[in-house]
Amino acid sequence: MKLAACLVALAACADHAGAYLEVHGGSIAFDRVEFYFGSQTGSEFGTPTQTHVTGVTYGRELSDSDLSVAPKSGTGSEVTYYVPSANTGLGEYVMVIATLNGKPVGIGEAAGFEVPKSGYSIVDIPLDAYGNVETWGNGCVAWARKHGEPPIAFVPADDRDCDGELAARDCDDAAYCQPNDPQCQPPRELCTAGTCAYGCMINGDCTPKVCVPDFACTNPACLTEPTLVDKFACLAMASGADHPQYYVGAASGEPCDGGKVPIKLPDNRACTHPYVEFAETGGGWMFSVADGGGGTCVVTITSSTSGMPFGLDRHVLISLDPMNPQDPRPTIFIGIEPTTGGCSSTKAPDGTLQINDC
Ligand SMILES: [Ca+2]
Repeated sequence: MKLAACLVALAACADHAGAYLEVHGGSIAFDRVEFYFGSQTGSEFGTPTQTHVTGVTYGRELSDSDLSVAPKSGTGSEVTYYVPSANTGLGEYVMVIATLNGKPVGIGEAAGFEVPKSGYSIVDIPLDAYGNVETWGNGCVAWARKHGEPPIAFVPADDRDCDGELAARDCDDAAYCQPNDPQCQPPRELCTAGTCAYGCMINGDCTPKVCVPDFACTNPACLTEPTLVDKFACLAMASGADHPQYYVGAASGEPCDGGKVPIKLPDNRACTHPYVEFAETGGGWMFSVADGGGGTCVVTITSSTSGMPFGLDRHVLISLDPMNPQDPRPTIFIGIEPTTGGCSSTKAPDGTLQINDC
């Protein structure tokens, strides 16, 4: 679905049913305006400089290059943006950021508007001088509005601080953590009381986030490894870390680039939002996972350019969305081994796959 920008006179535009968003810059001249359409997703978020901001969060409904338009004259203070009536699901809120020569100069908004199915509506969006705005991450924006309105943010619903750590895994999803910052609070812990899981130490209690096999808590060879990745890097080399073995098409003993390993889950479980928690990537071998549908996770292996051999096998820990959203994420732990029959060859797995719930 594309939005069409209407850059001609309104009288001509109004022949078409829909909403006409009129941006009024006043004394603010701009050469480009970007539109952020959203539906409300929550009331709390974090930014790189603020935690637990109470306000309104919106999920951006479209991220399309057509979401930005320029005044007809190149630079000006007025622009009209046409949203055809066929566009549904745009949300009820729009924020606009106007720029001049690539530098933001104005910001404005309109709330509670609808795109009419027949006839047309005019939505006026006056601009304020650009300020009190933070942009970070992958297109995230927070705006501490004036006029007594609560602050707003465009952040993903499942990552409200837009730090790349999904809410299901984030110890505090309204407190931004620099990606890969091990100092970020609260600390990640191995929870061992009654269940074996990686989680977050919150108010002295270990809150499980990612369930792991029991041997992660008991295998004496790896007891002192602190992080989940350290732990599984150790367990992958240790005896007693039982797992089923899967096979990937290979040539000359090395997995073929893009080789896929389908993993059918037991117990009618679905592979929803799978995430690679750990993989043995030494030498540049990369592992990704996707939901293949029908209760199957599909691991894709990208070959190394370093020339380091894949070796006998490599181990992967994958977490899935839990059946109950309040629960920690279950995991599967598997080994992957190259076959001997060429890139398209397949071989049934050895061993029984277990889902580690907790
Ligand atoms: Ca997060």
